[in-house]
Amino acid sequence: MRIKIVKGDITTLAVDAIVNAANQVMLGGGGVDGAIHRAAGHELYEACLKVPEVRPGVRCPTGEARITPGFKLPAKFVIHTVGPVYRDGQHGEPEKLVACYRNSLALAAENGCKSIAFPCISTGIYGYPKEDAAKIAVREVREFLAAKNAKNAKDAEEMDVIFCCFSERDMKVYQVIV
Ligand code: AR6
Repeated sequence: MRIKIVKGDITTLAVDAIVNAANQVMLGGGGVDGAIHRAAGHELYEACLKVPEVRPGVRCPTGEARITPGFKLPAKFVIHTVGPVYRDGQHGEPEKLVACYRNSLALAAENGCKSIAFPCISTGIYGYPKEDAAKIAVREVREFLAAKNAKNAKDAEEMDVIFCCFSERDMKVYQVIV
């Protein structure tokens, strides 16, 4: 597995899976979620509608992940995950963000993905401090790699993980950590 940091729009990346920082309803929104839905087209909305609700209005609880095709995107799949809304860091936010990365990586592996791109989950509208979130992201990806390596070295070597940063500032945060 190789970790790369790129600056740009995640909807343009030709990878096996891009991760969407979605909300629990999973029917689109602002930020990266809106961009992904616009670029993927209406079929993505239809596919999300078909994801069963676990309770009224909740298709994907915070920390979990769901997969759909990418439709008009260059990416084969969209992995929708829901990051925590940041309050003060004392309300389970780190654990939920950890779960987003673990569950997204596991779903990518289950679906045979050899490349996956993450946006900076929770650090926009949901207000998670950027440095803290990036540390979790990098640590979880590395741990996933170590666990995969222990099981099947060849498989692990074939996977690329991209941190897709929308701004120069986000990219600098990751460059310091990786
Ligand atoms: N490509 C890559 N990154 C992007 C793009 C893009 N096209 N657009 C924005 N970002 P946010 P959240 C970055 O707010 O904080 C939505 O309404 C952005 O600069 O998209 O998890 C959902 O429906 C930031 O670094 O997601 C939820 O309700 C990062 O993506 C809520 O927002 C995440 O910012 C989720 O909030």
